[in-house]
Amino acid sequence: MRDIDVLLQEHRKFPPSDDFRSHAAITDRSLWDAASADYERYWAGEAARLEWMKPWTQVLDWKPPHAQWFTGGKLNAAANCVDRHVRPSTGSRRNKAAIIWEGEPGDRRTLTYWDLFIEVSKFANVLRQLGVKKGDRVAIYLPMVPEAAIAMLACARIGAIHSVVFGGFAPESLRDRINDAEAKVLITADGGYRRGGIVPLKRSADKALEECPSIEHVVVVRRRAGADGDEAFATMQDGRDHWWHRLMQRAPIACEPEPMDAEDVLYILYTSGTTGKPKGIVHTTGGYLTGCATTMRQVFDLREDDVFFCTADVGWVTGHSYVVYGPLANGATVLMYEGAPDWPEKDRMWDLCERHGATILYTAPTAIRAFMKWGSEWVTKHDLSSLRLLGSVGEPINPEAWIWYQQNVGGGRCPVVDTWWQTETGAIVISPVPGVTETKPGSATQPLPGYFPEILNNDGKPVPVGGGLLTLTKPWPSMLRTIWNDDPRYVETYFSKWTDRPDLYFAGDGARRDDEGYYWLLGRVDDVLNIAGHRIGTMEVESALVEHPSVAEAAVVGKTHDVKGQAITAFVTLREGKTGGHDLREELRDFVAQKIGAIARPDDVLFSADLPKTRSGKIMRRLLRDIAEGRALGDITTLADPNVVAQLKEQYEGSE
Ligand code: 7RM
Repeated sequence: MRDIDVLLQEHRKFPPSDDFRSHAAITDRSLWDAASADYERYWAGEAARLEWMKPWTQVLDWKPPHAQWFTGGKLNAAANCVDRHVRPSTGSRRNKAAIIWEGEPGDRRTLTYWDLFIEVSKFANVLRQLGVKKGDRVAIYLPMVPEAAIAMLACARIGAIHSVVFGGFAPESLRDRINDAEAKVLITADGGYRRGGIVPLKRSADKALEECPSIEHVVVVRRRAGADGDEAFATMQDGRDHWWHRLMQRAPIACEPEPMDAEDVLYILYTSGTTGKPKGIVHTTGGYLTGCATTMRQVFDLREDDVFFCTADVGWVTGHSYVVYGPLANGATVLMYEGAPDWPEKDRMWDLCERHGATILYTAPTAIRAFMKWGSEWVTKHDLSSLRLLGSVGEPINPEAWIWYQQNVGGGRCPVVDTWWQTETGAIVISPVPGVTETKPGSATQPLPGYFPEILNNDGKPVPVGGGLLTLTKPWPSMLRTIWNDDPRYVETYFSKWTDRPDLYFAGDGARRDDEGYYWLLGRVDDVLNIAGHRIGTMEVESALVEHPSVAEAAVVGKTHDVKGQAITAFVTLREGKTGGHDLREELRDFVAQKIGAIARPDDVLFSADLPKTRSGKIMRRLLRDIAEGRALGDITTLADPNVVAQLKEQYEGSE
C-alpha cells in the first residue's frame, strides 16, 4: 500500500491577534518544552492541580499496550468537579453558575455550584439507597437536562460506573449497551423535547428493558407537566420504577465522596466501530480527569467569567469531557441546551449565545455546514460580541467552513480552534493553543503539550512530511484503558497495526504533516480513495467541492472502476436557493480537477438534500459506497435518519 497522496494546498495563516494574546493565559512554548523534556513530570504537574485524597506513588506504569497513570493515588471526580468549588474560602465559587440550562420550549434553570453540590450529593444517596455500590454500572438515557450531569457526577461520587447512552438511540441499542455492561439501574426521563415534538424516552426504555435482566431499578426524570408526569409518556412499573423528584424529596444531603483509586473505572462509553457490535470504551478516574481539566484550560484559554457553550450531547464523549468533567473540574460555567438548532427558527444557537452571553462556542463541522447552508442572515441578526473563541470538533473542518465560521460567527475577531481527538483519547490531542499557535484553516495544527503523534506509512516507517496513518507514540493520561469485557479487541483494534511495535496507538485516521509540522486530518483510513493507485483522503476532495459557492456539504466515495481501480462519486448538498442540474454537475467536476488535480475529478456528482450521518453528525461514507456500488445497504443502526439513505438509493438507481 502506498502512502496517502496530498492534493489540497491551503496557504492562509492566522497568527493570534495582539488583542487576544495580551489577555491569554498561555503565550509561549514553555509547556511544550517542559513536556518534551520529561513528559511524565509534565503530566504529574498537571495532575497535581486536581485535589487528591492520597498522593500517587508512580506517575506511569506502561506495559504496552496497557498503561496505568498515577498509581496508588486516590481521588474522587465529583469532589473535584463540585465540592472543591464550594468550600468556604476567598474565591469560593459557591454562588457561581455551574450550569445554565435552557430547554427547547424555552424553560430555563441555573444551578450554582452550591445547587449542584446539593443535587449531586442527594442523588448519590438515592443511588446508594437503591443498592448501587462501588463498581456497579448505572445506565443513563436522558435528554440534555441538568439531571444528566447530576446523575453522572452522583455515580462518580459513590464510585459507580456510568454508561451514558445517547437519548436518540433506539430501544435495541439501549438494550445491547445495558446488557454488555450489566447495568443495575437505569436513569431515564418521561421524554425530551426535539423540534417541538417529544422523544418518548421512557417508552423506548420500557421496550429495551423487556430484555435486560440485570436492571433492578429505573429512575424517571419528569420533563412533562403534571404532578407525576404525563401518563401517556410514562407508565410506572410498581417496585421497579421511581420518579426522580419523589426520591429526591426524601434523600439526605450529607454524602461523603468515595475515595477512588486513580485507575478505578469512571465510565464506559459505547462507540460503534465499523462493524456492528459497539465497543465499550473504558476510562478511569485520575488520568481521564487530568486530561480533560488540562486541555480545557489550554485549548479554550479558560477564564473565570467565561460562559462555555459546548453543543454536544452528553451521550457523546465531547459531552462527557467538555460539558461535564473538563469545565466543572475547572469551576467554569457551562451553557447546556436541550433541543434542535433550528427550533423554533434557524437562529436558535445565536439567540442562545446572545441571551446568555456565551464567550466560547464549541461545535461540530456538520453543524457549521448546516449554518452555512441556511445562510448567514440568521447569524448576523444577533449581537454575538460576547464570543471570544470558537472551537470545532468531530470531523475534519473544510477550509471554507472554517473561514465562514471565523467571519460570520466570530466576526473575524475570534480565534478558531480545530480540535482533533476521539472517544478513545478521552481529551483533545491535536489543537491550536489560541494565544500561541498560528492557525491554518483545515488543519488541527499541532499536538498539545504531552502528546506525541507521528505519521507512519503502512510499514511503520515515519513520514516526517506527507500523508500516512496517524499514531500516538507515547501513552497519555486520558487514554482508554481497554474495551469493556473485551481486552483482546482493545489490543487488536488499537495496538496491532504495526506488529513489531506493540506500543504504537493506531487512531484509524489518515493525516498529513506539512513542512511546518502541522497536522491535516484526511478522514478515516477505511474511507481513503484509491484512484489509479493514488491514495487520496476524502477530506481534500470534499473541501474542494465545498469551496464552490453553490455547495454546502459534500461526501465522496470510491466506486469500483475497470481501469482506475476506483472512480470518485461525489454526493453534494447545495446551499439554500441553489439547484443542481447537468451544468452544475459538469462545473463541479471541472472545479475539483482545477483546484486539486485531474486525478480527483469525480466521475459522478449526485445532488442530495441531505447526507447519511451518524447520530453525532459524522457522514457515513460506508453507506454511500453501498449506494454507489448498487449493493444492499450494510448495518444502518447507527444512522440518524434512515429516510436519507433510502431516498438517495432510489435517486441514484433512478439516475443510471
Ligand atoms: C471527539 C470525537 C473520533 C473521530 C476521529 C476523526 C474524527 C474528530 C476531528 C476529526 C478531523 C477533527 N470523538 N474527528 N475530531 N477529524 N478533525 N478536529 O469526535 O470518537 O466520536 O470520533 O472523529 O475521524 O477519529 S469520536
